[in-house]
Amino acid sequence: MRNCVNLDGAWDFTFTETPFEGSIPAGTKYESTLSVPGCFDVMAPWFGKRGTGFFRRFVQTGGLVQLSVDGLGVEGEVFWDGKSIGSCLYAYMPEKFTFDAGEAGRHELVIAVSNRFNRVFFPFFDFYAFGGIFGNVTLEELPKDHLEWCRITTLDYRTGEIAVKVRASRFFRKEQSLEIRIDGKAVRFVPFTGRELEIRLKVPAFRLWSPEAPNLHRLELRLKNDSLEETFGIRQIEVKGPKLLLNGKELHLMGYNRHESHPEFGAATPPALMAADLHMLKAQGANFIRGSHYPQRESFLKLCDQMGVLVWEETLGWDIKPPELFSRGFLHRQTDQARKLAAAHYNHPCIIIRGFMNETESQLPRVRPIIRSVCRAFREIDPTRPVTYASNKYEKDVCMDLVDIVAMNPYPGWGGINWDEVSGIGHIAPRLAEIKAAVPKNKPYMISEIGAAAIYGDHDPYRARWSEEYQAELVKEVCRIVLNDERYCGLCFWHFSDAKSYINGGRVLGYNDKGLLDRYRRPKLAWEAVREILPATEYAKKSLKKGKRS
Ligand code: ADA
Repeated sequence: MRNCVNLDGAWDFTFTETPFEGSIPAGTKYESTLSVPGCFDVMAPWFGKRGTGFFRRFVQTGGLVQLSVDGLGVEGEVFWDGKSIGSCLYAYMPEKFTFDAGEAGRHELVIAVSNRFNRVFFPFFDFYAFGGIFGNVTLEELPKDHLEWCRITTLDYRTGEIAVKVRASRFFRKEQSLEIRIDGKAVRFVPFTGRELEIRLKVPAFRLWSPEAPNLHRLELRLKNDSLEETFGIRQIEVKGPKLLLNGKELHLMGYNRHESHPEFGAATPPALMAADLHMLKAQGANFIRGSHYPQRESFLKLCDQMGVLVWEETLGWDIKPPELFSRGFLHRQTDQARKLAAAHYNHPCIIIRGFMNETESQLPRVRPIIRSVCRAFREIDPTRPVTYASNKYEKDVCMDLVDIVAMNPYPGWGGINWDEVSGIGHIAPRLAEIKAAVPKNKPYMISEIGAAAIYGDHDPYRARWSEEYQAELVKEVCRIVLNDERYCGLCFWHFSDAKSYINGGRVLGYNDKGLLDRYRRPKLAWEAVREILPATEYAKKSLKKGKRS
């Protein structure tokens, strides 16, 4: 019923190296054209430059509208007919702006995007701060008494009972009848008066969602003048002592950290590339992506919902140390991100873990209140998904009791080996055993990162570090240990494909080359090694449908 316009496509564009000053400078001329979604700093003439890009297009509309921007970076400000209607403060975070678009007619929409570092995206992060609009831009025309959102929760996977929480706009005054339709059929009519309503119902002829059978259902909420549609899956993720359960069955995660990164597209990777990545992942026999280290695109999550790929989604915040960690506003920015993200992606069945603050200073007792507050912020909106952070403090970590799943990023066999050792493979088993012994026995435990760099095409008969052979040997050893040990609920290699970092940050050619695929997704020996191992292990058989490998 709603008129929804996709605004992707060719936008007018201009770039200036001057920092963004809160408005569109008078006399701004849009002398170029760029695609939205698109990053400007991956192409000539803006390659590698930092400053402000202004994206402009005209839109035919009027009245109350909602504009959605599915992530941009590093930060942005949205202008409608020259006036600001809101900001995108956090890179990659989906944002929605509801506002009065004025008289029906042609209006100017400008999105100013700064790719300069800020208090959220620091230059020391080990991934490139791309400048551009990363996801789709859409506009919906809304009636005043519209539905703002609905959140669907599986209450019991055995009976198909769900809870549907609905929120209406603040203009909503008179009682109306709300029609609830599932998979195209009306299942209930309820009177709706206030702004919020929670209904419990059983989904008729329900089918569970799982990686092996990613069945989805469609919910439609209809009012006199408005309707809202959501896709959802019936599935429950639970933590029971040291086990992680999906629909009551023990779950084992096997997969990769993945950056939204490509030499040609930057962080604005097209859905076709996302789908190709996920097909490679499934064909290998893996079932899991950690969306490192920021919110994921809607198009990516939809693909994961449909293809049955499990996702850990996290807020932006990488290796944050004092003084920034204890500075004013830091905690607010983290909890704000957590709430926004939990709300925005609530209905995606693929998301089974929420994460935050990768490799923070979790060895410091002073960090406990921060970690506790961010966990609380996630749980306030969504108590159904386990919360965690990826730690590199191992035995020294003093915050493991605060999270639902303990996740560690060890790099034995890569870091910390002696200068004259040719191989560090012998370090892996003893070090993993030490870390495992330090993890509380009553919590699920997973390896959220582990790996080694390998330069694509570099071969070495002695299997020296940086060669494809060494990386392959390392991943095989890790699989041998972790996949045969019931203590681990997951193994997540660092990382899926080589991703742009900084040329002067010590990264060879400016890329983090611990990918098992190179930056163009060409497999290294390690990828093939995992591909050979996965379908053969007992561990993988449990979480993967037999014969799925192509
Ligand atoms: C850390 C970090 C990753 C990456 C990795 C590496 O574990 O979480 O983002 O930087 O190190 O390659 O060193």
